[in-house]
Amino acid sequence: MFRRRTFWLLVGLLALMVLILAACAPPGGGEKEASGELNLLCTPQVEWCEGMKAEFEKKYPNITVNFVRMSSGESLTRLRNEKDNPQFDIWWGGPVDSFIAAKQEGLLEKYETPAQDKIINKKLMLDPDKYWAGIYVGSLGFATNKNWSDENGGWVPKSWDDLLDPRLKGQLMVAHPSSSGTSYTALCTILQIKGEEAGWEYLKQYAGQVNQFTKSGSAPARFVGAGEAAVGVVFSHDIVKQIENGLPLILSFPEEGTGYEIGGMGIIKGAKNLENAKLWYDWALQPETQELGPKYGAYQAPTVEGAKPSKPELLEVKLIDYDFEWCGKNKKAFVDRFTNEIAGAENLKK
Ligand code: S7P
Repeated sequence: MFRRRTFWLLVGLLALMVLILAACAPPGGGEKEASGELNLLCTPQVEWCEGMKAEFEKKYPNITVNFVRMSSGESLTRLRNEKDNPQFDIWWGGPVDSFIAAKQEGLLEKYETPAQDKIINKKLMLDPDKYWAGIYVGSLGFATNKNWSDENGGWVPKSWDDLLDPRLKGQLMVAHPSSSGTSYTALCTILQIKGEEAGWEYLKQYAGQVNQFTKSGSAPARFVGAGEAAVGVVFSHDIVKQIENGLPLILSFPEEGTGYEIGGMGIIKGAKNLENAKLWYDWALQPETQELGPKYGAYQAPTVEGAKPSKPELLEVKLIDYDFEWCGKNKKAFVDRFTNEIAGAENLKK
């Protein structure tokens, strides 16, 4: 009798312990149970996309991430074309202007999650209707080839108007805003600094300085570093990355103010692997995840509490009060106007 009672007492204690342990387990358990695939549309630089795939698969060993790297404008076009049969589950990276445009066109899925509570500036970095969230912040800068600058008395551009300097005729390299989010950020920055009328006038002259438009936003930093042009307009973190790779580049900022991006993320409407997309989304908003950037050469500032910026100086410059909503809602109209009236998007340099 006594033995039986002791036995059941022990069983009860054991069950209680199991319950307590389960309740105390850190969130995000169940990593091993999650399985299947995740089709990721990845807009940042390919090294970062590859790194994030590997990190996510380490955490979720039974999920395979298939990613395609595409610039922002190309991504938006692809999502539009696949609207009735989406091939991607989540879109990660690239300025939020494109996510605002995608939301407007019904291409994104709403997702509300406690992970969004960690976002430091929800007014700026989280869609009020929860169709996208900000995952990083970065400022636009100018990349000047050091040898060219030395030959020109150490001159580097320090204002948007400097980009119209006769010395830069055929020496400016930028991406085309139809394919590149970086370049669209520059276009919308100019329209905000100068006002629409003067801004479009400026853009005509700016395009007249361009040696060749590239497809990807970060590519001008590489080409300018290789001496193919004197100056490029690129996100400052991408310039820093190329300086660290040993390219002879000088980073400068326009003194009247520069534009900046909030890099976004959103689940694709009709995602076939919705649960896995939610896992990626939650994971991407963890401070540990956002601190992985520098490991893969990505120096954008994080958007969540508890994650330290690797290069805070890149945001300690004069930033304009960039209107993401206005730039996002007008993206198609502005890109079409630029393409039709100023510079076509044929033969972009890869
Ligand atoms: O990862 C660097 C980065 O500059 O890539 C994104 C960029 O917009 C993608 O390239 P495109 O300009 O070609 O669209 C930025 O969001 C990000 O900071």
